[in-house]
Amino acid sequence: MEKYKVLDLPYAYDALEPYIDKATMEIHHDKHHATYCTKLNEAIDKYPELFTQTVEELLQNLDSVPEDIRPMVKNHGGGHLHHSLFWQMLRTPQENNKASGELLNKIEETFGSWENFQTEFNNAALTVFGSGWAWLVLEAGVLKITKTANQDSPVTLKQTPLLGIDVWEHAYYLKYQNRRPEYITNFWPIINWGYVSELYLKNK
Ligand code: MN3
Repeated sequence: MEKYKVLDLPYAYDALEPYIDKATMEIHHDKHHATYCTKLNEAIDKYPELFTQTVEELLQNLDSVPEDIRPMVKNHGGGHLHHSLFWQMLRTPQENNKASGELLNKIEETFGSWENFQTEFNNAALTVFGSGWAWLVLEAGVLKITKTANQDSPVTLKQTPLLGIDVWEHAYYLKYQNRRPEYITNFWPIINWGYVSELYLKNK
């Protein structure tokens, strides 16, 4: 049975500098993400037939996961999926970084303007209490900005994550300490809108 695994970053550890520093990326990817994946595999080792499912499938049908490993799958499966997506949602900094084409139209139509979208997304990220994520998701064809606590997954709520920002302190504390607002502002130049757009077009 093929176990779940952490893929290498699609860029160098320092590719997101100066907005996300190399040391944070090393610890975040090699330690935090790796631990989620290891613990997910340890849980699934008890029911190896579940390795035939993708981590999305496990989280979509959390109720059918055996009860004794359900919290592990929720937390570590969520952690593994969210980080696997997160690395791809980022890229080297770009000036005037913004969605384009069909996704931009949909964002403007849904949120009134690009600026309103940014404000709403920033507010969601700022107001996650404690550890969690803010998301742009697609739910039944509708774009929504949401938040989840810990590693609870939009996927469990039948939503498709298009963009997520990790606001666990491990994502920013080395560089920003308690300055979450600054981390959120500095997230915008490093969003990989090409990837987000691909997710949108595939799932709309
Ligand atoms: Mn994280």
